[in-house]
Amino acid sequence: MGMLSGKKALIVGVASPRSIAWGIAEAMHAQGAELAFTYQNDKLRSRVESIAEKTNADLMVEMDVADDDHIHDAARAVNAHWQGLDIVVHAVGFAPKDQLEGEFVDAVTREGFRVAHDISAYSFAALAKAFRPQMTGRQGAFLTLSYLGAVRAMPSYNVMGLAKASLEASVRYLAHGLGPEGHRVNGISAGPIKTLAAAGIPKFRSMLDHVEQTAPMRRSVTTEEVGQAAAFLCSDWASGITGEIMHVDAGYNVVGMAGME
Ligand code: NAD
Ligand code: 0WE
Repeated sequence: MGMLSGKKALIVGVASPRSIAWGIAEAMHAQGAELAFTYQNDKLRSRVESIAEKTNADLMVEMDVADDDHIHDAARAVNAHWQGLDIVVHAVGFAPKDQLEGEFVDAVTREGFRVAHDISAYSFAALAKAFRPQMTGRQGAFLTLSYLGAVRAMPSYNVMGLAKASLEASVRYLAHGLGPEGHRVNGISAGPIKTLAAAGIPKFRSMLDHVEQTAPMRRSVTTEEVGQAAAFLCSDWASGITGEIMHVDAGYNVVGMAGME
């Protein structure tokens, strides 16, 4: 029996086979979860269709998290399909491209700040609000994806770092608010992985090289490894864990002075 058998999980954030959400979906499927997917827009529908087929999922709903009507329609569709939900995975992040170039103070704008926080941070709370009613009585689990840029200043990550800091605080406030009804809320702070969201970032390859040279494990992590941690955090094996941000980064975050060896 899998760690997640009998659980129903909604996966938000698949854009390609390299997506962290794809790795999470495969791990959760391997552990016996029943899955449903959302896709941001029509352009991504066929990508999500292939992971849905691979994992025997028979519900796919369009949902742009910028739009409250989309979120509410998706919640209605999932409720009509399942009448009860155990797990929500939020693997969504976005800032306008001009925000991720140069120095923070030069790049940041009111609109760039707004969009980054709306899509990357508020949307997690919005999903919790919308899906909470159908998780009643089920000891549900919410999971989101963060990055070390939430707590350290990183070149070019800029306003995304502020949005991830807000997202990590949201994990704690949602854990506090939903804990009394038995739901848990956690985050994974993943090391850099070459997904679509990373593809357009100048110097991303040298960031990966840096991690591979300095992390305790002298390597980067894979979407499969993030998926395994996600499956654990959303399973009853993690029944005592909430409000936590777990690093899945080959130990990169613990190093204080790299390159002395
Ligand atoms: P990805 O490009 O595969 O996934 C990002 C997802 O966000 C896509 O599926 C996209 O459709 C979705 N998205 C963006 N705007 C949206 C909107 N308005 N409505 C609905 N969906 C929207 O990249 P990924 O690296 O798998 O990113 C998933 C999460 O992991 C993000 O939160 C990212 O910040 C986080 N993360 C990534 C890394 C990395 O190095 N790749 C490291 C740590 C954390
Ligand atoms: O959270 C992320 C990716 C965030 C992201 C990426 C894009 C690229 C395309 C948000 N918005 C956009 N908007 C676009 O138009 N990561 C953790 C991966 C990442 O992104 C970086 C990184 C790392 C690591 C950006 C700069 C520096 C490091």
